[in-house]
Parts: sequence; structure tokens; C-alpha cells
Amino acid sequence: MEFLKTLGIEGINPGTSTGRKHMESKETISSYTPTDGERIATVGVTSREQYDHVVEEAQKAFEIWKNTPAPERGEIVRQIGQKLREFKEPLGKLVTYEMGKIYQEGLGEVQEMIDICDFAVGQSRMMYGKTMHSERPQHRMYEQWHPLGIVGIISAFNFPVAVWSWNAMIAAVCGNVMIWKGSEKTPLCAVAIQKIVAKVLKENDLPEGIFNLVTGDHQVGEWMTEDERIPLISATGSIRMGKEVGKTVASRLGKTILELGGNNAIIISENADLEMAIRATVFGAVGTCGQRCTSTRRLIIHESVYDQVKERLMSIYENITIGDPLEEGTLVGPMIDQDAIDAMQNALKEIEKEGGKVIYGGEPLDEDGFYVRPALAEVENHYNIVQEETFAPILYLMRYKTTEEAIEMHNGVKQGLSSSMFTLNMREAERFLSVGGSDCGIANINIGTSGAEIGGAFGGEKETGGGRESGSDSWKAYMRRQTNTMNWGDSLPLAQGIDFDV
Ligand code: UN1
Repeated sequence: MEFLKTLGIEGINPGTSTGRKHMESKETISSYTPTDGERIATVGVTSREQYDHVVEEAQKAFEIWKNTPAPERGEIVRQIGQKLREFKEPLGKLVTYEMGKIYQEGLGEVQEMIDICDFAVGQSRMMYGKTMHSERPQHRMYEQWHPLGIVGIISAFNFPVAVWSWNAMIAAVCGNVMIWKGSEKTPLCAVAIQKIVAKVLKENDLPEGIFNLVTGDHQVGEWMTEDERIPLISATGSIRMGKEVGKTVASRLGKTILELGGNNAIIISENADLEMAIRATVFGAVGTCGQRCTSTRRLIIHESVYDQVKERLMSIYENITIGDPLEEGTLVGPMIDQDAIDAMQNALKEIEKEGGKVIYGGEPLDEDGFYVRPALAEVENHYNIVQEETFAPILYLMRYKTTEEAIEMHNGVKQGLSSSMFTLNMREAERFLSVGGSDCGIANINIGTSGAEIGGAFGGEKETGGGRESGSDSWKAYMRRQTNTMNWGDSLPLAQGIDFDV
């Protein structure tokens, strides 16, 4: 595995960025490749002592970083983007090997990091505040944005590097320092990225404490969420995890950005370009083996095209290449681990129990690694299992008669991340995007639910958590807003015309 060497991955790897020799990790976690279940390497788990050391190093680094002009911070991010370009292929391979998504998607994930670096470089010169007209004479009012301090980033296995970069690159140009806890299922991706970032910092005589790494299970996550030294926690993962994180951080009045589960649907109208709709559906449902938070889980199909769509999907699913994700031509790689397969099998049973029908696939493949055949099932929207996000390639087929009914079904779940409608009818499309349409953070016409560009704000409503990351003005969540009023006159008029003579 040449790419492991290129990225500096060894048999045993430190999982803590600024861990000193005398603080070596006692515990380690192993990283396994889902492609054949073999162990790749081990990574040291961050101890409490190491954790505190990291926080202290981050605090020290903040003093330097916050006083570095924002465009200069952008220059460091530009250099990180440059290094990611250099290492795009080995990084893409590592993402594929450790997480299981196909190589095209592994490369796409690294590209997503490069894109957000470019975006953040521009943003570093555009953190604008407003000026207001004061109600008092000879007064000037304006607002400015300051960094928060340490930003804690907790990311998930399915996007082991890109989601960190959405947060870290934007937060960095804002002047924050980062502590990243990657997923314990993909620790090597985090180690590889940390090495790249540390190199750029070193080349620029900046402390590694600007970008920090910690490794471990939920214990390390709890230290972060409970830690008053970390004003903002940005967490990606399950709704169950997000509720815990939200509660803990709120109890100390900290800030959160939560990017949790989705239960994303595509509505295929009778006015759709069916070929386009079907291609988008397949990518959304089986891409990343159904393990994106934006994966297409529900397909709401107009009754007049239902049979046609169903048959077409069945025949595409029959011909989909499942196998080694590093191999060219593979469209579906493995799931992350046995637990994921078990959860999928359980969901398939639940579907039948509730009266639904699995009409295609679902079974694990009889080979090494965690391979499954993506499944199609006919269900009704109100089934308990349909209301949940099962992180697996199961696509639920449902039929509708009127647009109103389709939108009601569409919104009839607790999650609200991504959504889409396929139609060539302008009125129907606008209705889907209007206030009475999709209730999701992302709503598309004639493209699928997954594969968002970094330029937009990414996130969702309801149980998806309400956070926004990546593009648009998401940077504001990583800063504190300060309203300033400057009196340049020689008297002291009070606001609201209050008379207070002393
Ligand atoms: C995720 O699954 O957590 O829109 C993120 C997409 C990707 C990001 C997904 N750009 O599918």
C-alpha cells in the first residue's frame, strides 16, 4: 500500500497532535479496512492528560493566530489547499481504503477540501460587518466580528476529512484554533490530514496548536463538549449523539453547530425527465453505500409513472457493480462495519413486519469485507422504520396522486436535511421551493439530494439540528459579533431620548 507510506502512516501512529514523548498513549485503537476486514494500523487514544495539554497548546496558539491578519490566515489556508492538491491521489485512496467509498468519491472528498480552502481564502478578505446610523448626533455605530477561540470539531466516519475541512478552514480564517476529534472508525484519515497541516504550519513558523487532533471514542467527545474552554462545538453524526452534545454544550451556554441525520426524499412527478430522475436517485441511494447524511432514502413517485420507475430501478440495481472500492468500475463499495450490516438487516426485517415489501436486494455478500446488495422496498411513509434514518443503502418507494400529498409525505418525517423534486413543470417546481414546499435546509430541482457544492450553506432543520457549515455566510457561526458605538462629540446624549441630569 504505497499511499500509506506517502502519507506517513506507520504501524503505530500518534493520535494526539501535540502529545509529548512522556505522555505517550497507553491505549490504542485499530483501524480496519472495510474492503476485506484486515487491520491497517493502530492509533494512540488521547488520554485526559494529553487532552488537557492539547487544549493548553491551542489556547497559546490562539494568542498568536487571532493577532495574525485575516488575509495572512487565508494565505496559510491557501498553502494547505496546495498541499491537498499535491496529495490528492494518496489521500483519496486512504479515504477509500479506510472508509470504503469508491475511489471516485474518495477523490471527490479530497476535492471538496480543496474547494473549501479556496473558498476560505476568499472569505479571509470578506468578513464584513455593517455600519448603522446612530439615533444620536456625532455617534457612529458599526459591528465587527471577532474569533471565538477554540472550535471543537467532532466528525463522522462517512466523510472522514471533508466535513472537518468545511469547519476548520472557515473557522481558521476567522481566527479560531481547532481541536478535531475524527471518527474512531477512520482515525488514519485524520492522522494523515494532521501531518499535512502540521507541515504547512511548520514551514510558516506557526505553532501546531492552531490545528489540533485528538483521538478516541465518546469519552474524548465528552471532554470536549463539557469543556468551558471550547466555546463552540461543531458536531456531525447521529441524532442521538447530537441530542447529547446539544444538551451538554447548552448546559454551559456554549454554542453548537449540529449536522445530524437526514431522511431525504426525491419526489418524481409525472412531469419529470425520468431518465435524469432515475440516475440521480441511484447515485443518491447507493452512492457511499447509502452512508451519506444526504443519501436518498425515500422516493415519492407519482402513481402514473410508479411502475415504470420501479422497473427501471430494479434493472439498474441488478447490474450494479459491487466490490473493491479501489477497483475502477465499482459503483458500490462496502459498508463501514458489521454493525452497519446488522442495522440494515434489522431494518429490512422491520419493513416486512410493518407490512412493507423488500422487492430487491438487501443481503450481505458472501465474501470478506462488509458488502451488501443495495435494497429497494415498497413501504408507506408512516412506518416507524421509514421515519428513521437507517444509514444503509435501502431505498423506500412510495406513490402519490397530488402534489399536495407528495409535499405532505415529503415533510412528514422528523428530519429536514436535503430534498429534491424532479419536474419540468415550472409551477410545481416553484411550489416545492416555496414556503409551503420542502421544509429542508437543502431543496433542489432536477438534481438529487446528495452531492452538494461547498459554496452553499450546508445543514438542515428539525432533528437535523439547524446548523449551517461550509459556504454562504456560515462563517458567522464561528465568530462573535460585537456592536460598537463610538461617540465623537462633546456631549453625552442618551439613547431613547432619556433625560438623566446629574
Ligand atoms: C455528510 O454526509 O455528512 O452533499 C456530508 C453531500 C456531500 C456532503 C455530505 N457534499 O452529499
